[in-house]
Amino acid sequence: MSRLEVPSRPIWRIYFCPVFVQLAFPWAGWFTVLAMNRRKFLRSTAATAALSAFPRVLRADAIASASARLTIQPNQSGQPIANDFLGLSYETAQLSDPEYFSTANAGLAGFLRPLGQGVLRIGGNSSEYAFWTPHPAKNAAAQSSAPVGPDNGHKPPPNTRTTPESIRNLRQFLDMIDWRAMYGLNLGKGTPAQAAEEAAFVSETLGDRLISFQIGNEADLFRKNGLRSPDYDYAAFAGDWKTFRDAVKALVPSAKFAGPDTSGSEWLAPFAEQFGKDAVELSTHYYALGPASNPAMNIERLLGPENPRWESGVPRIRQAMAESHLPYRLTETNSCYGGGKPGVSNTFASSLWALDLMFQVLAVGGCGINFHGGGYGWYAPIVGTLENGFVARPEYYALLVMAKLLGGRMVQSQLNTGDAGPLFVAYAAEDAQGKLRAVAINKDAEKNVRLKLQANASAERISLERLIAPSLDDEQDTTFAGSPVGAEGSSRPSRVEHVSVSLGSAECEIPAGSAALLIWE
Ligand code: BDP
Repeated sequence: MSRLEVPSRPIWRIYFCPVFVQLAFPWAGWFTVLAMNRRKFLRSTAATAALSAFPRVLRADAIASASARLTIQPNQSGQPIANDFLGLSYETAQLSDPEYFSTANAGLAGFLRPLGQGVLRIGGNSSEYAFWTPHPAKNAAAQSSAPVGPDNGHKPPPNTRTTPESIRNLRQFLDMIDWRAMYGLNLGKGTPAQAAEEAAFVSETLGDRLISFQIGNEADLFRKNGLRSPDYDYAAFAGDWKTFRDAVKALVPSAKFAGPDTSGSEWLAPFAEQFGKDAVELSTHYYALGPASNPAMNIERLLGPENPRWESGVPRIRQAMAESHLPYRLTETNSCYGGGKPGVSNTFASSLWALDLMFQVLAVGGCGINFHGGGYGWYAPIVGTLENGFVARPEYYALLVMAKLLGGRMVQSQLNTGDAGPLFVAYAAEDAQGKLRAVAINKDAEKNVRLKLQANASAERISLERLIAPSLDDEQDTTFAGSPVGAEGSSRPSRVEHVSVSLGSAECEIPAGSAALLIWE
């Protein structure tokens, strides 16, 4: 199947999933009963024989037995959720088409605006193959205008040119959506002089839309991907980084940097110690699964309670932040490296995964997160082209949920998962006005969870907006607050449920494989 084809899905699978019917059409209780009978019938057919090959990712058989308790202390607030917490990351090669990040791309802009005053990070593997071309020859062969998805790392990406036109258009695009940028310079194949010249133009053109430069993408992998010799280590990187920094600073004395923008966190603390005074932010990357070619990379694993790759980095991130007093941003992340995995990275499961990861980043004290994407990449939150328009993938909806918390802060809470188990998580926050909010994420494919809430907040009711899809492996029917996201990012939240609060207590149902945003009113 080509990346452009949308797999067709049997319509009965959506409409005869009882949990989905109940949530999507609350008035249709009778329909649910019909759906159950229909399901029993379908079970005996060959069609469902194929379906039962994925029992763990379908919620039709969910057992409504578990309960969990979230106790919230509204007066004990924690990590701020800045207005620019959310961000996206694109390959530098995308700049080779000056139209993509330009005011002509109202389609893409429509999807970015609802995400707050976000951060567009330009980098990725292709940043080491993108060359600053200040004076493109008039007769130079046109560069491909095909949209650039995440690089899959199988072979070196093609060389591309970055021209002044792209940077000027980028500035206008950022102005149009009120976002800022982090800009990656070519350390792998470029020279310090080229980086300095590019930085000077970018700095002058983007002005205060530029947060920082990063030097090199995942330099901790240079020894493996042929960009440096097999003995390339932190000391060698530090030498390179210093040379590039000095060259950039010579032309742009006010230049600000973030780094080390590595794939892992091993170089974070030494970088923070050595270059902390030059940096405005620390940054690393994280992919939950990979490589995409490994058959063991599946939905169950993505949503599983253990994330050793993330957890091993947590103490290092904390240490580097504590020692340098610098903020930390997860500048490139997604579900599965190697360009993502169809059937995992583009499913509703990735939405629940992404939502939970954002809270993990906040828990470690992180100030932001950039989901990598672009083109028709499997894990890209938004896919499409200028000509054909753009579409939100399930993962995008997770960012929409988080957008409801921007400008607020986390609030201390204790989750007792009880028999709901470790795949049920819930977090409390407050908005900029101090109104209490919570997000509950049920990553379990089988257990519906009754969530008991306890908070000393003076509210009579809680409104509840659900993030749902017919199944965890669904690719097309995600909704948030009853609404899909349509062309140019349009959505019409239409379904808000209400839960009454009595003496600070409330209860609500979080069905298997779904999430909900709760707002104390
Ligand atoms: C990251 C690279 C990015 C790739 C991604 C992937 O920075 O360019 O697209 O891996 O493999 O490490 O999907």
